[in-house]
Amino acid sequence: MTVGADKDYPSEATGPALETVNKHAADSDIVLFGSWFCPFVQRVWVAAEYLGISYKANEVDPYQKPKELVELSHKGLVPALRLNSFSPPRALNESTVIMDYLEDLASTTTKRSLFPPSTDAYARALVRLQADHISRTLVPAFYRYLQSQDQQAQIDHGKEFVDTLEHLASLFERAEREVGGTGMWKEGGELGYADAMVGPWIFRANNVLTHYRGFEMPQTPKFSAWVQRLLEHPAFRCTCSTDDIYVQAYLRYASNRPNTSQVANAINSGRALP
Ligand SMILES: N[C@@H](CCC(=O)N[C@@H](CS)C(=O)NCC(=O)O)C(=O)O
Repeated sequence: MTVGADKDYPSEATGPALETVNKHAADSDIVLFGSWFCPFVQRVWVAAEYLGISYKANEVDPYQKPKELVELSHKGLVPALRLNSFSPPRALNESTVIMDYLEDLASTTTKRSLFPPSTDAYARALVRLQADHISRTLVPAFYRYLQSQDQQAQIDHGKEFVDTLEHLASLFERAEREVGGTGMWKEGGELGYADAMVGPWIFRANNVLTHYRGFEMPQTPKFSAWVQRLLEHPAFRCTCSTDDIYVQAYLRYASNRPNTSQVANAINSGRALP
């Protein structure tokens, strides 16, 4: 059976995200194959918006495995890029690789960056430590919590997810102490690489986890202020649909419906995420 084949969510973005899609309807050297509900897509989208990269937004449903997507990403996962400046066009996939590609492109075009300057190798390494924690620990913990069904598992995985948020906060604190701060943790800071990487799951913790698991974000004033700054940043906000459709789309995860997605299957079988 094809994963996620039983579609029960809207086909397109709503609210600010739909406006952004409509602004990026014209052909471009970079075509972003994405799905409004996907957090891996959203982190790339936020990076493209912040870095000022031109792109065409192309909404696809990765569960239907359209041929044009599978040509770009052999597992048929979004996000994927088609790079029309090459002849024939080339492809890139994997959200973190695409974020790095956009960052490199920006360094010679728009001159914007999500990283501390290259003269500060240590500060950049601290950002990569934050990103490593997000990918390997925080993101899997989010899905384990959302997919867990019995009450004790929900309590245990809820605690595990909070621990990962607290550890991220401690990495941000360390960067503030040692290099004067990275990203938006410090008041007055600009959007950073780790903010873009984790933002989509912070946003879904606020709407989806709150709805299905009664989740509450850590309440320390610094953490709450960071969450607010991040979710309100224009480059983040313009990639968000309205809360209702996330709640609808994530019912499949919250009820741990069989074959929801490759990510959900990996969580259920204890494998690394695809
Ligand atoms: N490691 C990939 C994960 C991407 C991913 O799992 N995307 C999901 C949507 S959120 C997808 O395309 N799922 C289709 C499927 O499960 O077959 C990345 O970071 O880009």
